[in-house]
Amino acid sequence: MRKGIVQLVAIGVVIGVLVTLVAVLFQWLPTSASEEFDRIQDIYWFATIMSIVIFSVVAAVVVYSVWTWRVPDDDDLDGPPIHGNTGLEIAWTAVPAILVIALGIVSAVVLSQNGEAGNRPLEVKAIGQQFAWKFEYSDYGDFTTGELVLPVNREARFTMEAVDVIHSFWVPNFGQKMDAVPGIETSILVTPTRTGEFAVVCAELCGLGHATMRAKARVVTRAEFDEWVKEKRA
Ligand SMILES: [Cu+2]
Repeated sequence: MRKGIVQLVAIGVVIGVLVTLVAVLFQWLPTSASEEFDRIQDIYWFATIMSIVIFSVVAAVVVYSVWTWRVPDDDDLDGPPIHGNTGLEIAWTAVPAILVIALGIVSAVVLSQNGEAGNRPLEVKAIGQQFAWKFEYSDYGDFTTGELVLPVNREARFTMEAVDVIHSFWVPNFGQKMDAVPGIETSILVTPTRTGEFAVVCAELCGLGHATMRAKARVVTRAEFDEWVKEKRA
């Protein structure tokens, strides 16, 4: 019995280490460039750790059982009749229920944090049209550009407008995505945390040119942003 438990735990640890390496050694998500995506990635890690633990326990029990209780090829007998194990059944119902509820609570908290606009965010209108994005800066006299430029560390609110069909505004590194629907006003908040260039993608199949519906997002320092605005307005 003691030897069995030691073997079971050893198998579980080996599987856990392997799966952890798979989770850590590969980059599964785009690099985060926004506060909102940082929070979303925290949830991913919360769910990943939970999954690693449960997978390791289940896989260890399966591997151990198959190895320990396998029968010889010529054994045609029925197995022993089993009536189940009430304690075990309560545990494997209660534990996942608690974990799913925990995940739900954490997600709801992040969703509300990511949807809460702080003090005067930069207002940007994202206009989707087959097959290009346009950006309108209503705070600075409504000029329009094909390139999205944002100051770092300042919250921006994107309000979507769709001219023809449904599009979806998505910058993978910002982690936020929102449909632009004709006749409906939708919005999302993004607080860029690092300067650099990122891709703006349309994430809703919107016609033949959908794949080419891309734009550039450039996150710059506050001074560079003011300079750029001045140039645009001139
Ligand atoms: Cu589109």
